[in-house]
Amino acid sequence: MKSDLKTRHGGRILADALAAQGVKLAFGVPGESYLPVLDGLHDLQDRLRFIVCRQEGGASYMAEAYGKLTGEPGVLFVTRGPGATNGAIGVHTGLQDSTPMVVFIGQVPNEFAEREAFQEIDYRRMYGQMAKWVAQIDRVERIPEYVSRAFHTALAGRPGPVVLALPEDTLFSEAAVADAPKHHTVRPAPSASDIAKLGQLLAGAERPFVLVGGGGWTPEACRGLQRWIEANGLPVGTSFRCQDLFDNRSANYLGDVGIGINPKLAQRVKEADVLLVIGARLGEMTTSAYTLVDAPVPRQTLVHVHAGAEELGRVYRPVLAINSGMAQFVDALASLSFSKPAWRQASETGRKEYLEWTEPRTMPGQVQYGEIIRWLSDRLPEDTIIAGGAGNFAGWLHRHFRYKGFRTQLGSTNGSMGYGYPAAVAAKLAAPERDVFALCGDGDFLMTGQEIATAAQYGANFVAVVVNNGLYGTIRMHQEREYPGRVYGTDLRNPDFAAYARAFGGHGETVERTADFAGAYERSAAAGKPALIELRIDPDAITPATTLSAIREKALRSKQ
Ligand SMILES: Cc1ncc(C[n+]2csc(CCOP(=O)(O)OP(=O)(O)O)c2C)c(N)n1
Ligand SMILES: [Mg+2]
Repeated sequence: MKSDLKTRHGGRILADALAAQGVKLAFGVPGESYLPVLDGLHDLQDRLRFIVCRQEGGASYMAEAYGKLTGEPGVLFVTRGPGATNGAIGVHTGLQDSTPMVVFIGQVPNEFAEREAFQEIDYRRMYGQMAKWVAQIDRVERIPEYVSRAFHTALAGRPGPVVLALPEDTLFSEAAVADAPKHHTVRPAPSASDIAKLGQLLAGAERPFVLVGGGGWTPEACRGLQRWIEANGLPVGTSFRCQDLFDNRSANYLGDVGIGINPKLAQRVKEADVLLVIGARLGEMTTSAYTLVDAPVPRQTLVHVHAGAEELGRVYRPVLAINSGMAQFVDALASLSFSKPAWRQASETGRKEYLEWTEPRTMPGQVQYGEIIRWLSDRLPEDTIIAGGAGNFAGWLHRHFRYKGFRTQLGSTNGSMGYGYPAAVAAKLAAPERDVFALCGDGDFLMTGQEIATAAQYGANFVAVVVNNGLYGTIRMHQEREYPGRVYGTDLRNPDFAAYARAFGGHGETVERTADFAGAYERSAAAGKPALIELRIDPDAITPATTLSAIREKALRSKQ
């Protein structure tokens, strides 16, 4: 009955709505456009912490990483125009990673709408292509309804970001309305005939390959899949940035089907007769630019399992399309069992190829970066969350690190630089009991490195490594290949990164030789502050397998 309800301002109704949806952490940069929300959150701070960040780019990455890590929507608050534009990067990341997010943006009061008032943007148009749903809450009494729909939409089918704009008058107005209950996600399950058909296709398969990826996984589903794969001897790989969905130590794990793929693994995917894709979208990175799997009709017999019905047949025409949640599909798999010596043989050979491929090679200079990644892979506790950004430095991580369990990896499928550091901050705040490690490039880190202030402010103590080659190395590599010797716009003059960390109240180290890394890491892990290790590598060592000079010479020869 309405009369029993307390009158609240829009900001408080929104804060209560978030608490009712189970939100525990929200990230953002404040703006005068949403002061009532801060006022509402003020009363809830024991249950729902608002983490104030230094730039909306970092804040949006934090919200995305929170969503990726927990499976619950990451919540972001940004102010009008400038906040909304700065914050777009994490929304794009959430879209391409199928990460549930709910983004709130301040908006001009309705009475000024469409005049291009101060900082006014039409978010429906701006975020139209980047979000699953963009709406504006024009009436204060409808806040609980919009928030409830936002959480359901962010999580439904293929998860993703939702954007809600908050006109100032909606937030300052008052109403007596009830909160909506916590969201509930319904996941489809495969039908008996789907599973029977899958059984028939696999029974006839000589060279099957299973590719695991995408969002919507749970720890139980990952473990269940691993048991089924191992019991049946199937070879398996993971899609780009999804290595943590399958224990890399398993005898059936053959590597990641992403950038810098093992050519032997690529061949195996190409030559598979049945390709069982569970959860992955089969994007450009996973298909080696659509060469491993032809679009729209693959040579392989494609079985595509996805939680979003609209993803099935979007690019590829599967022989069997199964609309299912991951846990539901894995449960149903348990009814299928096979005894195929050829599959086991393929897994054994593929595993040997994986082990050979992931052995670190000697690189120029005093730092053997591959050995350091291998050391970290052995040293860090199994459930450590590894957050990485984008750049060639990440190639060593993908090649030499063994991910051991679900949600030990936070990376950006859209290859957006600056992701690793803020993602690690969010991870440490969301899971303080777990170790967190961030791997950044020198270019990558300085895109969002000021969030070390946020880490220091909230006691998010973890170790970050900045791999310094003085280059936007990835671009230099492509530049030398396309226009050898014509270097331009890819050199970087860097600060003293260890001093930078100390300036924020953190711990700083500089490592220039392999042997010094372990000591620097142990001191950093014990520092009780956000710690940063600058790892100076030889700029010629551009990938785990080749050098810049070799790329340049090859390109020059081919142009002669
Ligand atoms: C936000 C963003 N801007 C630009 C790019 C294009 N880009 C991809 S990798 C890269 C260079 C990365 O440099 P660094 O972090 O130093 O890593 P390195 O390649 O040197 O190891 C650039 C500029 C991008 N992916 N994301
Ligand atoms: Mg670099």
